[in-house]
Amino acid sequence: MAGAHEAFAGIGRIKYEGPAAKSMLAFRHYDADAVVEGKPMKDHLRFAVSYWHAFRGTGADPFGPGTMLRPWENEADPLKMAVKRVDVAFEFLEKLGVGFYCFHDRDVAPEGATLAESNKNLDVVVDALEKHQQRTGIKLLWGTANLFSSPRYVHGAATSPNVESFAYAAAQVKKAIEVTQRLGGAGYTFWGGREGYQCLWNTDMKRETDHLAKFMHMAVDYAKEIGFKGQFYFEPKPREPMKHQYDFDAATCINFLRTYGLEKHVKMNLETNHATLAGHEIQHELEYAGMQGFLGSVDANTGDTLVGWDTDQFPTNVYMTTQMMYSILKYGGLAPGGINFDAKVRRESFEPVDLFHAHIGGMDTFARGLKIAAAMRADGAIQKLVEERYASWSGPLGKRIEAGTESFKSLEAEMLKKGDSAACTSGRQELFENVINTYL
Ligand code: XUL
Ligand code: CO
Repeated sequence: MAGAHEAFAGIGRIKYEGPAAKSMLAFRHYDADAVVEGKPMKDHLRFAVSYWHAFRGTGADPFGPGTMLRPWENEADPLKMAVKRVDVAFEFLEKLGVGFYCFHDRDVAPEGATLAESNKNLDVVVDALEKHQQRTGIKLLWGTANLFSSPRYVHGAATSPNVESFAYAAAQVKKAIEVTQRLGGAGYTFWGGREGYQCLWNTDMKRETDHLAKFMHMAVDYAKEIGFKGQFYFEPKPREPMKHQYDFDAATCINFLRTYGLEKHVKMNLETNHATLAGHEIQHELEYAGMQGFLGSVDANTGDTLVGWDTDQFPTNVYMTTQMMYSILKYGGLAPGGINFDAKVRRESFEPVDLFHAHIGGMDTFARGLKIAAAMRADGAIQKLVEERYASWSGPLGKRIEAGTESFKSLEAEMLKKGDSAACTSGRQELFENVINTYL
């Protein structure tokens, strides 16, 4: 641990103390080594902390500046501060007991006056990250590049009408993949950033999407060239910052990947609040990606039912994490992906200890979801009810259709003979919902 210079003095390693724990700085449900469906919880959940929210979030919003009290942010030189911040970050990760973190290049190291200077800054910070990874065993779940903050990306990066924005972004992603590889990162994420449009009158959508595909192919080719074996992810989001983002939802992203021949190289990184902005529940996104073979990783957070933007709150709803873990277990788990808390403490929660409360709550909420989903799968009641709903498909006619031996003509003959189809059975939604509640 960080010893005399602790940033989170007075807070020790967060331990599992069970549901009756007295302290709020303890896990009630997340017991890292407890075995669920034959695997320790930590290997099911593969929790990661987002560097950008946890260590760069200031609490600024459109109505006012930052509010966060971060006493360690006291170094005038941005590069020195970036290196010092790595000590703080790893103290936090270690005390929290997570196995992973995620970052954008510009979260960890300051941008320099030139590309070469930015790369040099990044190398200095990556040295520090590497040392702490070796010391603690904490790993990088995925790396990414910030292709949306700089004014050079005002119209997007890979989809910019300005070709040199594309070229600069390519250089930035090349470097970000290199440092991700150097840090043994298990993946690399593409989130759209400003890849989308505000107005269709001034936009050549076909050309922009072609460019985005070219960009991703270059990334895949470069990864192959340097032997980077991490999983690539595409993270859907329908809007914000642009009115329309090209990575709208899982179905749109998967269609894009297949259209441009990227489907073997890229899976989905699904974020809860992005799903709701797209008009889906996260369960829908997980099921859709899972059934198509594109389930990769999860950015865990939640929105607010009364607020229509990406509020990135910490997940506290056990019903939702149960839905998520049920789908995740069904499709064989997330590894090499994981559950990254792409979530920020509220502007009003400005003390360092709030970072602990937030992540402990999120981890416990997922641990409960995991335990409940596993219990549901163990007794199979829901699965049995679903199978009963489709029972007619297990009869001779259903079997023949599924096997592909029937046609419109043969089915017409069958129905002409019968005169009418058999009566439908009840959907029993309320029964399903009541059964789910017996586990909660
Ligand atoms: C933005 C978002 C990003 C990505 C990584 O809404 O989710 O932080 O996860 O670029
Ligand atoms: Co995200």
